[in-house]
Amino acid sequence: MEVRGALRIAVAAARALEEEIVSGASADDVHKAADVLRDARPTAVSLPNAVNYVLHIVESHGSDDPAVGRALILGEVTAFISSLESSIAEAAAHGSSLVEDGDVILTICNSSTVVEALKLAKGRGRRFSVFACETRPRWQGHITARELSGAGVDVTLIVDSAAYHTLKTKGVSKVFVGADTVYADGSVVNKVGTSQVALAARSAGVPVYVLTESIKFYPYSMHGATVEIEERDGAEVSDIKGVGVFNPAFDVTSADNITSLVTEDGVCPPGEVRARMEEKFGWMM
Ligand code: RI2
Repeated sequence: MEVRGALRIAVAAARALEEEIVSGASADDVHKAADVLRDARPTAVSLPNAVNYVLHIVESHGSDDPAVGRALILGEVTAFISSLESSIAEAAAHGSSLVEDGDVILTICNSSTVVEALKLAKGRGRRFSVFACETRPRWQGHITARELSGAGVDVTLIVDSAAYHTLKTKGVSKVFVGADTVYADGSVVNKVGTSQVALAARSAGVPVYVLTESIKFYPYSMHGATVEIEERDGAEVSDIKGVGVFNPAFDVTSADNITSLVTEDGVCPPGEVRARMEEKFGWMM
């Protein structure tokens, strides 16, 4: 939990492998490091996607001269890391263009893409306000509230269970959430509580936008695979003796409850995710 946010996790993993390669590690050692990194957290698919892409680069540069091979690999890995970093800015720019004067936006957890989009909208002079769900049990909504407030955005914290009431009574016009993993059918894995917010939003007639870089697309979901939902220590929730705790960290929001996904390539209805996935992840399949 020192590195949070699905995109930051991907960048950190790619950087770790880059350091391995710089330090002269053998292909075998790079593969071992990749296994350790992939196992660090189970749910955000940006992590294995980034690791697998670096391995794909390593494997495609077998050279008779190891120094030449390493230089080529490093050049491509560094370019890949830059493209990950610019994808957040591009997705956020597309997200920010959805913000209109008078909007009341509800969000959950701490998505760097969502925060960046809202900061950009504020910077462009848009007048809007935000409700941030606290996001029990680790309170990442407080990070969002602090970041937005620091950027001059009018932000109000709510307890997670106040989401529906807030949607119905406070004129919420849009829901913005991040993503940890995107499935081919357009459904999205994100911080636990997101699916309830989206269900509530649908019932209240409020559109739901998922801001996500395409490194979070899960290509194996085209064949029906799903990711494991991380379950965290019960002590994060309660220490009542004799009482069990179920503490899933993520949940799945059905595509039916998502209006659009917003990636570095622009706005994409859930029904178009599969085609974009095929285009982006041919190298892996
Ligand atoms: P960005 C986070 O998970 C949250 O679920 C957030 O919505 C998602 O990653 C995407 O974050 P965690 O790593 O990539 O905090 O938009 O458990 O920053």
